[in-house]
Amino acid sequence: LALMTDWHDWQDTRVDGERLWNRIVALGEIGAIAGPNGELGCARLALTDADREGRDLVTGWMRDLGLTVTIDAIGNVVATRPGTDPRAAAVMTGSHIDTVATGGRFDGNLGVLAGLEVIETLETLDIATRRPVSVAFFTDEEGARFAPDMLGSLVYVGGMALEEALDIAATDDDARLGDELVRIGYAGPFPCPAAAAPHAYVELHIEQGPILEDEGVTIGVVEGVQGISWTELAITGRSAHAGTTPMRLRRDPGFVAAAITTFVRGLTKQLAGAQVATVGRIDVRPNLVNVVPATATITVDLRNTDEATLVVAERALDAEVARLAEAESVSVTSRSLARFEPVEFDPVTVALVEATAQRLGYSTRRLPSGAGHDAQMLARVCPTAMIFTPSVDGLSHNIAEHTTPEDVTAGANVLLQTLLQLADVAD
Ligand code: HGY
Ligand code: MN
Ligand code: MN
Repeated sequence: LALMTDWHDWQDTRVDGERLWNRIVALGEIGAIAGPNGELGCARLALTDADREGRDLVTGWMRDLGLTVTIDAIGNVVATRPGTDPRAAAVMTGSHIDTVATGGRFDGNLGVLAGLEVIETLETLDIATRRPVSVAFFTDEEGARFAPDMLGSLVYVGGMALEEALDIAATDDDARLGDELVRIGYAGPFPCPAAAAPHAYVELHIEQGPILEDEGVTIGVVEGVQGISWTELAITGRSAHAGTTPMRLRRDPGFVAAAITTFVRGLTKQLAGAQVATVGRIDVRPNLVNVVPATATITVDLRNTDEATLVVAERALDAEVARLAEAESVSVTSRSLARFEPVEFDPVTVALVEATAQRLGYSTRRLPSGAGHDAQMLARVCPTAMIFTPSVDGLSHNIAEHTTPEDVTAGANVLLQTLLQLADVAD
């Protein structure tokens, strides 16, 4: 094995962009959704059969590379290439391969497959690193079927007890997370939280927003992740006849759901800055044209880079819900589905990503992440940073999600070069 003695050699190594792109296409075919204008998205909600198929394909590639593949009790998969120092903690990369129902081929998948490509490049060029290098995919990053999001990595770092996570019921149906994990054959033997923390964690991900594209920048140097607050509001009124019931007698949860949706939009204008708000789910029952609804269940997703402002937004929402409940004589049950504070990544590792991208000749720009990522959980246990590549039209969580092959290759090259430095840095 050619040890990494000649400083110059390893700096010239690059990934095989075509091999990486072919894997992105192949994985994207599992749960593929074709759009009317040639869009190619995919739907692999966590722990569904499609997720199992994706897991089987990726773990097959990991095993083909001769990697040691471990599966833990929440279904996180970690594939490791040994280093020359068996005692050294691994440098880890990875992301997720579960998607939302209208997902793209890049969200999460890029980070996992680029990690695999980095390892295949080391194998192909016969490069040894002192530290082991591992690539992981974490269970249920999206949180779309089982809340909260970043669930697998949260359990991996000890942020939620395994038993609590296994008992989570799906938001839509009543499937129990632990049962689904067994059903798809990914309830693994390795313990959660993980026995040892990685030496460092770097995740490649698409930006999923418009900043890099708008500024014509190739590499996003991510400084942290904004805070996330997901609340489910179950509103109960009284169904009634749409024609005969006078307005003064109505207890209309549909009206309250709409009023809250409008209120949180107003909140983003009032708080301005980084505040964003989304009512992504509205489930009105019985959902009939001539029936004043009996119930309405909605979710509110509030995010902000500043924790204090996010708390102000949450409190304003609570006060408005109470006001509307009183005015419309409905009852509201509120349930928190996810709550994570903003996370700052390790400045030294962030600077390493930036210097590496610039050394490779790519334009860079520092920015916070608007989306949640597994990196925000790994940041609790080791120095962590992220690399962003541009998203065409800033689109994600949409089957039209796209990143160009050139940008995919650029991101993977920055990941390769960053991991090589971390995997060989003497303690
Ligand atoms: O919701 C998020 O930010 C991520 O896609 N789970
Ligand atoms: Mn993602
Ligand atoms: Mn996502």
